[in-house]
Amino acid sequence: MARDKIGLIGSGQIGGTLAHLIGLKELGDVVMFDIADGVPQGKSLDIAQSSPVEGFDARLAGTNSYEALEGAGVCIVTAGVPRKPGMSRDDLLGINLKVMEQVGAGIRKYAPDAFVICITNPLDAMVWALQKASGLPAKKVVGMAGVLDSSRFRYFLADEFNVSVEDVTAFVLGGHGDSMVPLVKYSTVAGIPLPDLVKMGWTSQARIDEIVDRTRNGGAEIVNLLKTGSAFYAPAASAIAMAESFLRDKKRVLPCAAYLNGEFGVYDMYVGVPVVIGAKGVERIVEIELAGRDREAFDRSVAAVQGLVDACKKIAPDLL
Ligand code: A3D
Repeated sequence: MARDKIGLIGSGQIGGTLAHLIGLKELGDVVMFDIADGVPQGKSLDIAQSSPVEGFDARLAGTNSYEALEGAGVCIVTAGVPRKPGMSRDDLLGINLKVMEQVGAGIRKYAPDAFVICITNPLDAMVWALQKASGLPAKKVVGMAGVLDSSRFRYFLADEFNVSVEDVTAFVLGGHGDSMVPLVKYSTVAGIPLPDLVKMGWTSQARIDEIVDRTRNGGAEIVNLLKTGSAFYAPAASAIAMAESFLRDKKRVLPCAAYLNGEFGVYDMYVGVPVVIGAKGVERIVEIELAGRDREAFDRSVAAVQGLVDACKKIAPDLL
C-alpha cells in the first residue's frame, strides 16, 4: 500500500515539529508548504537527512506551490502571523482570515478529500473560516485546541499526584484558552474522578482550582518564558494524535473544535467538544448533559467564539 501523503500548510515552528514527528512515527510522506521561500525546502531536507540515523522511511519535500499538495489525505494548517505588539485582536483576525481564504482555496483545488486540522489562531474562528473557504464537508475539517488544553491539564495533575501521565484523563470543553471549560468531575486518575480524590485527601479543591487556572493560561505561560513565539512541541504532538486517529481509523475520543449545528444548542459554529475521529473524519459528537455552572461556563465560552465569528462575517461577508 502506498504511503499516505500529509500536507503541512505553514512551515514555521509547529510545521517543522509536525514534519519531524510524522517522520519519527512513519505516518506518511510529507509535503511542507509555506510562502517563505526556502524555509519548507530547508526544513524538509534537514529532517530527511535525519531519517537514516533514526531509521524511518518517509519522503519529505518543501514547496511554495499549492500544486504539490495534490492528493494529500491529511492537511495540517499552521499558516498565519502571530500577534505583534500594537496589533489588536481584530487586526490579527483580519490578516489570518485572508490567509485562511488562500489556504482554503488551495485545499479545495488540490486536496478536496483531505482531513483538515487547523491550528492557526484565533482557533475557533479560523477553523470556521477555513471550512467555509475550502467548502469541504464540516466533518472533514476540525480545529486542534482541546487535545493540547487537556494534555496540559493532565500533565499538571500527574505532577500534582506523582502518578503516570498515562493514568490521568481530563475532559475539557469550549473555546481555546481563557474561555476553556475543564469538567473536573469527568477528569480522573485511573477512573477516580477528581472530586473523589479531594475527598480522599489526595489534594484540595483550592489546588485543583489553581491547576485549572494554570491550564487556562498554559499558552501565555510559555509565551512569557520564550519571549518570542509561542508553544510548538505540545501543539504539534496534539495535532499528530488527531491525524493518527484519522489515518489509522482508531476512533479515539478527543476534544476538538468541531462544527456544531444544533448539538449543545449551538448553530453554525466551531466549539471544543469531545468527538470520535476515525477514517470518515469526525464520526460522532459526544453530546453530554451540561447543567448549572458547567452550562454557564460553556455558554460564556460559546459567546466568546460567537463574537469572533461575527467579526469574521463583518470582515469577509463573502465567506457565508
Ligand atoms: P510560526 O512559526 O510563525 O509559523 C507560521 C508560518 O506560517 C510561517 O512560516 C509563515 O511564513 C507562514 N505563513 C504566513 N502566511 C502564510 C500564507 N498565506 N500561506 C502559507 N504560509 C503562511 O508560528 P507557529 O508555527 O509557532 O504557530 C502557527 C499558528 O498556530 C499560529 O497562528 C499560532 O498562534 C497557532 N497556535 C495555536 C495553538 C492552539 O492551541 C490553537 C497553539 C500554539 C500555536
